[in-house]
Amino acid sequence: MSKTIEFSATVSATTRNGVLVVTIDNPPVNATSVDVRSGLEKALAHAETAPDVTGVVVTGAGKTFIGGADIKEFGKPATEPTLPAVIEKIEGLSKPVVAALNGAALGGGLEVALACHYRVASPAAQVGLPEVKLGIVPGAGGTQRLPRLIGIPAALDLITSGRSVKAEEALTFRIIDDVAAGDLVETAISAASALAGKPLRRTGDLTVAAVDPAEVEKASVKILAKARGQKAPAEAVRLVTSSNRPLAEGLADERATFLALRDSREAAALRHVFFAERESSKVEGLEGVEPRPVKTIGICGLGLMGSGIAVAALGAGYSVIGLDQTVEAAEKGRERIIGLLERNVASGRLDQAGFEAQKARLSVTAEDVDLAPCDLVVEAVFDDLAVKTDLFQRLDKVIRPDAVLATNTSYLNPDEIAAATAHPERVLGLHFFSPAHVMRLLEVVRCAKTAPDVLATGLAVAKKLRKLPVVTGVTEGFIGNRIFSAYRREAEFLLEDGALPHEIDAALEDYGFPMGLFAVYDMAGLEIAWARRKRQAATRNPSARYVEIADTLCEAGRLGQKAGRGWYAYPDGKRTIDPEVTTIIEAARAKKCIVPRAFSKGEILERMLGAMALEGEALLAERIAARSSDIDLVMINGYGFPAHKGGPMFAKA
Ligand code: 3H9
Repeated sequence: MSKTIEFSATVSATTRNGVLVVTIDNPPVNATSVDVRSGLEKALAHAETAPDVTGVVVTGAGKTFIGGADIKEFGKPATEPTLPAVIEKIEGLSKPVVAALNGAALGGGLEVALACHYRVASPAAQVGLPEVKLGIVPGAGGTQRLPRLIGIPAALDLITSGRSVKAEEALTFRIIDDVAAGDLVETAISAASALAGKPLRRTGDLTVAAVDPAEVEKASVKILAKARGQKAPAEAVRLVTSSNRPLAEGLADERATFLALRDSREAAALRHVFFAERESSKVEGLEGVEPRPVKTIGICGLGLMGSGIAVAALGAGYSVIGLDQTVEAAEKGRERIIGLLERNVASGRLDQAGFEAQKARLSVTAEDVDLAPCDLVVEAVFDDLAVKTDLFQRLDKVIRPDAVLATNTSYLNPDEIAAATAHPERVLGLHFFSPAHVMRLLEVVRCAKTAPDVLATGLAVAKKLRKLPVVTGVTEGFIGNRIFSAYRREAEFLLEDGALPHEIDAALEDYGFPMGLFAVYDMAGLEIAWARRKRQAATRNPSARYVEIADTLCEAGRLGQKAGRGWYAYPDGKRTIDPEVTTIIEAARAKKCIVPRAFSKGEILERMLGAMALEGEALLAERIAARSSDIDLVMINGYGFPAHKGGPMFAKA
């Protein structure tokens, strides 16, 4: 091996068997920052002219190949050399360049690899073009080279979904040429040596395989419908489907599109979400605090919520002991959990061996004492203070004193539940969203007495469950339901002031919510919120504005979609505007002598978003939420707020 050449602070190389092995070392993810780009450019120039170099291998230090362009550089003036320029030099080199993918090759990272003449990956590597998730399109050749390599339909799928694929699947797609069985860099060096002196396969020179236009059209329509007005997926469709034109033309179009999107509000919003997700796990007071080890999780209450939590826990490798009130109820819970696992098998998310392994880690019981081996117990029983405190007091007698107790309450005060237990410091809230095996958000509730390592345990378990944990303080409804209440309240004020349910829903859906608020109410059923309002009636502030319309609907039996009518009517199951609802709303306005006025979509949004942001400000002032980006994450991941708008706090900033 030759001595190391430093091409820049982050790019160095040694020559092995005549092959220049270039290593990018730019922690944390080897992003293609300016120093990496200029280092690569110098390495390529060296390789081209050095007589002792017959080929090049490019690889990454650490566990990533290249995580993509440096997202932190977006928004700053571009510095030469640009990534497309470096990539063009890779593809055009007269000597073979082999990409040795030691880990994730994402975005610009995969674009570097696509321009190499051969790609070999370690089994743990993954590749993808996640740019659409950042509101942009690949900007260094991805939309033009990937279709040349794997065809338009497959490229369309990968680029517009932004999903990444593991090495084996990448090999099936023919994105990579080999998965290294032994040492990755040695394999890549051998490949470079074998290619030396032979004609090189340049991806940019390949012809895009002919494809049935009807098939492409069908796929494109589906993608655009799913994008709900976002620009990046639509532009990605356009660029990929037109990739069978001269490379230079396609690249110029791609670059211009990339630059325009990069500077858009949509991209800024999605970048905000990207960094917010990483920021949310940094919790004050937990630096250096070790979580308690968790292997076995107890779940009390095996209804819909408990079963969903069980499926998430089994999927993450935990052993699960489910508790319900009777042997029959426990057995029914077991069947429900197995049913959900079977659905995962049917959809291909779980293979038979995985199913058997998960089933073997599940047991159910009606005896508290059987929860003794648990390291963490999550309760998902009826949301009633007496029921929950009774359960925790019983658990105190059977589980180890260092085991963690979590309540999944939505509206009760977990401090009160904790206070009724022998060790309040081991109690926290884990507020899952339904269905718990699907929804990514998990509010982790820091109670007044929660010990730091107990909170750290909640966060560590959430991560292992592949959830997005957001820490919240104690308040009625925590972060999400507090904001949702403000949003709901504002919608009802708007009804009284002059807007109709379908007008409010249309404004929200246009904005990007998957469904308008009143349509969601109807789908969920109106009775639970009605019961809660009745419970709260006695303690409600009599001087606060209260809208009775929802109560009137419930009294009239309009309990939602299941009842065939709610905020809308559902003849033949199809949602339609119901004049009867308009009459009820008009009567409510008249009763309060409100003179209604028309609201534009813009005004409706202004009020709805304003109400959310105002409540968010209150949560920050009360220190319930640590940062406004946490609030955005909660609303995006738990309540359908469109990610490409950045969340209610970002949207109002
Ligand atoms: C692109 O490539 C455009 C091109 O087409 C065109 C160019 C012309 N930049 O996720 P982690 C930080 S667009 C800057 O916890 P993991 C992250 O903020 C890009 N920083 O690690 C965090 O910082 P901190 C397309 C980045 O091991 C730290 O790294 N690429 C970037 O769980 C660790 O992150 C993507 O969208 C970046 N690109 O996962 C890939 N990436 O410690 C985005 C990460 O201060 N990245 N950081 O909080 C990922 O998917 C994951 O980070 C990865 C590692 C799988 C790589």
